[in-house]
Amino acid sequence: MTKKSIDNSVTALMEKAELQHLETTWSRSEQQKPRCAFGEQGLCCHNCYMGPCRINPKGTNRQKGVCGATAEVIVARNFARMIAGGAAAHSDHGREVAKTLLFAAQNSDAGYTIKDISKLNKVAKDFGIATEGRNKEEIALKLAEKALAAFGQQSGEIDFIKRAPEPRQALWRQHDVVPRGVDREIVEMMHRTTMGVDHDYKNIMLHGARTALADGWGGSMIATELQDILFGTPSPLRGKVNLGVLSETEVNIIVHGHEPVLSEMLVLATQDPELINLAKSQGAAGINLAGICCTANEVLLRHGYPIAGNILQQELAIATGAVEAMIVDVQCIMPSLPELCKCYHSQLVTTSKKGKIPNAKHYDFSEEEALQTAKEIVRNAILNFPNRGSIDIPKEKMDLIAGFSHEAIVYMLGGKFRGSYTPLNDNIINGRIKGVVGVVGCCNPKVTHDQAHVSLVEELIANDILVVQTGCSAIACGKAGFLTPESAHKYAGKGLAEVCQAVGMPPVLHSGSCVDNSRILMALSEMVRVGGLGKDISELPVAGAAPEWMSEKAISIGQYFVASGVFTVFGIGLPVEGSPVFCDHIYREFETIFGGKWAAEADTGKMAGMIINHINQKRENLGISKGRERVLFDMEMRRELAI
Ligand code: SF4
Ligand code: MSK
Repeated sequence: MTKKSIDNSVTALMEKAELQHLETTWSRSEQQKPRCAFGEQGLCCHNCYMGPCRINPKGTNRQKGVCGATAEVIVARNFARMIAGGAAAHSDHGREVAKTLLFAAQNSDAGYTIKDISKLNKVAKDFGIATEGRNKEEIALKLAEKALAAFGQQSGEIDFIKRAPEPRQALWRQHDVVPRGVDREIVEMMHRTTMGVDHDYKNIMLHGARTALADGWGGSMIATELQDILFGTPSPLRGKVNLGVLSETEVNIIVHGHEPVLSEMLVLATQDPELINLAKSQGAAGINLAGICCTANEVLLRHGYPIAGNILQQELAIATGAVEAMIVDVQCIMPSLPELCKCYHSQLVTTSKKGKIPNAKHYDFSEEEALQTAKEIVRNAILNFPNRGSIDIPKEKMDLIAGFSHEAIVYMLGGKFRGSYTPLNDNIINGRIKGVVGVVGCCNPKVTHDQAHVSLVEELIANDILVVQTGCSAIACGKAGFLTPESAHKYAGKGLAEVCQAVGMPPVLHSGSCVDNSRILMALSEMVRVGGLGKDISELPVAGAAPEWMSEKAISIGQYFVASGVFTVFGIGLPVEGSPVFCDHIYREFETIFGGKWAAEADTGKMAGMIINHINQKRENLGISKGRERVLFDMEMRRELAI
């Protein structure tokens, strides 16, 4: 039987859940077998009620839907709609942050402050906003208004596109894929893929690129940059990760989801002396705030608060019996949580009008009453502490360093006075570092939890490839111990280890949450700008990977990486395999259009091989190819992986 997870804390709590006949994501995943092969291959269409239609990939019958749609059209429409779904999620997140910046600018005494003034000025400049003679609130007001306008813009180009290298912008203009406005491209994607509109799979995917770019260089980048302005740009700090961060003696409050707008207020609320005293009066030693998924990444990166786990650990956190309240906002929150909470004393609290769950306690979160609401939620969690029954907190927890924003990498590599990407480029040119790979994305119960993330990253760093991470992948590798400077000596190849030891950084850099994949785009643009590695992102020895993906958001990220010129490999499989014609388009032909292409590979060793070969090819093209042999990982070495 395939192992469910390489994380012992997960295995132990899963066994507990099984003994108590509790459902988990793994038990439900088993119940879904066998899965619909049409759906898995992208061959099922239910875009109108003449269907649903399914294409038979092997036989001669059922080769078209009732309307005449072929396999490639159906696969393209489904894939494009996943891009639109992912782009919508990231971008709606960005919109909320822009609204919060607007509120903060207009209400300087209401709890939200503008923390990073230097970034405020820099981003304002990118948006063409004059900063001279204006105070920070005035600049923030103009910036928030312009950022909000970017969502509804109907023509022209979104501003952050100008951050890409010139040849990349020219390529996008040549193919007419520069996003005009964020919402506009998402809506148009939905329109084009409704019954009876765009029946040219290549044309659908060109707009798929425009929609995804509206996410990466639009909604997500707005979210990242405006969050940094409001809450501070992350810089390296120490933290801890895994379910062992839950406290036996304190009130455990877990934040879960994506938007830091509420969690930042919860951070303040849990530091309130009155609430700390209340916790003590209830028999607790204090308040322990921890996170799951990307909200966890946000509070870790800016405050050093611990991470309890990634997406597949959300139910298990409740199963410890030690969580007084789990406070959720949007995205990646399982609707199974209230059922599980019923078996323990844990409160599930929803906070977004957009994301309610029956049987959870709902608070309507608004900027106006943010701190008040946060305090009330924390108060209720504290009062729930005496209801705690027996607890099972796993012992697993790991130290890590996180907070490698694009700016922090500049500082780390070059110091305060000569900070730049020049040392990174120099080390890539001299071969100490072979290349840079963004390993990102979710976990998926279809495969052994965390294993693909950990084994891929281990092999990449052993081959002198610097890894930049976000999302649940960063959490997986944090648990495995890769996010500490000491891991350079233990796991990295000689060249990468030398660089890491010289500057005191880990070989795996945690850059943030899912929207922070936009930081990777900025880093790649900066590598091009600094020089020596070609004129466009597509010439860099870099790649992207999402080894255990599951979300539509991952598909949007993959598409904007590819459309930005990056070779991007997904694990598990992609729902496109039902159309060899479509596969050829995105796995091969895309490279001739964008200089980047998709690949799917379930075997992590092969995935690492594809990435290393790609990086070697790019190095050869750049004339910097002298290097050493690939370090090969055999099955024995892979089996040793455990958390
Ligand atoms: Fe079938 Fe075409 Fe309707 Fe899709 S759009 S369900 S393929 S008839
Ligand atoms: S939380 S989108 S499971 S990375 Fe951003 Fe993790 Fe994927 Fe959600």
